[in-house]
Amino acid sequence: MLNLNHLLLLATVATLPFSTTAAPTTTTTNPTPNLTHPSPVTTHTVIAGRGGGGLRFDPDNIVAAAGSVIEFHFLPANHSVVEAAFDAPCVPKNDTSFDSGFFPVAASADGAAVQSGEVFQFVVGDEERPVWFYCAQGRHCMGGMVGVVNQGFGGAEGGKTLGRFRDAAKGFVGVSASQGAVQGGWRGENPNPLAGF
Ligand SMILES: *[C@@H]1O[C@H](CO)[C@@H](O)[C@H](O)[C@H]1NC(C)=O
Ligand SMILES: *[C@@H]1O[C@H](CO)[C@@H](O)[C@H](O)[C@H]1NC(C)=O
Ligand SMILES: *[C@@H]1O[C@H](CO)[C@@H](O)[C@H](O)[C@H]1NC(C)=O
Ligand SMILES: [Cu+2]
Repeated sequence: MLNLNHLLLLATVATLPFSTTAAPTTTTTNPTPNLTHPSPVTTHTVIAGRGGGGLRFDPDNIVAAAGSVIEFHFLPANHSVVEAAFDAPCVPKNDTSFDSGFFPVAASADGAAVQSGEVFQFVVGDEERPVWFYCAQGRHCMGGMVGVVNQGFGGAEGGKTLGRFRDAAKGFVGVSASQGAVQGGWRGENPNPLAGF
């Protein structure tokens, strides 16, 4: 997942003159400066079912470097996340695009926040290519439960914004669809239970 941008970044960081805001140390046996720049590759947490009357992804407009992990946590009652094409919201993008499957979660009796014991993750590929997604439950997509990673900022993708995608989803006529299988990512036990809460 190391692309040209990362190689350039690493090269830039590696050639920066040594500087630090830490207290000066008296001795050092390390002639090369350590990498102090935080890696842009990180895990972004998205909570499905938080905000908008439970019909939102929070956050729903994510900017992420290539190689980053987008990790979905699921609140009650029964959401999913499925990749779509910008021009065709509420249905799977193609045969291989990602689908998390559904995550039924019972609400707690006392109103305390609960989430699924499992998460779904996918890895961001090309930063220049937006990833559009929706929840395939009932009419959630048509209710605006959609989101994007790296929405179009310019070039051929310019103008392809989350606002336009959501408007198209709300106007979608038909049945919101799923792939029928978990694919295009990883689903498993929640490795970061407190992330995003
Ligand atoms: C800095 O780099 C040196 C040499 O690789 C390594 O021994 C040291 O543990 C590093 N320090 C930190 C804080 O990572
Ligand atoms: C299907 O979608 C995936 C994910 O966006 C993409 O990587 C792949 O190239 C697409 N396949 C085709 C045949 O368009
Ligand atoms: C979750 O939603 C899916 C799709 O509507 C449905 O097939 C499944 O039975 C639901 N699960 C529960 C436990 O309600
Ligand atoms: Cu939903």
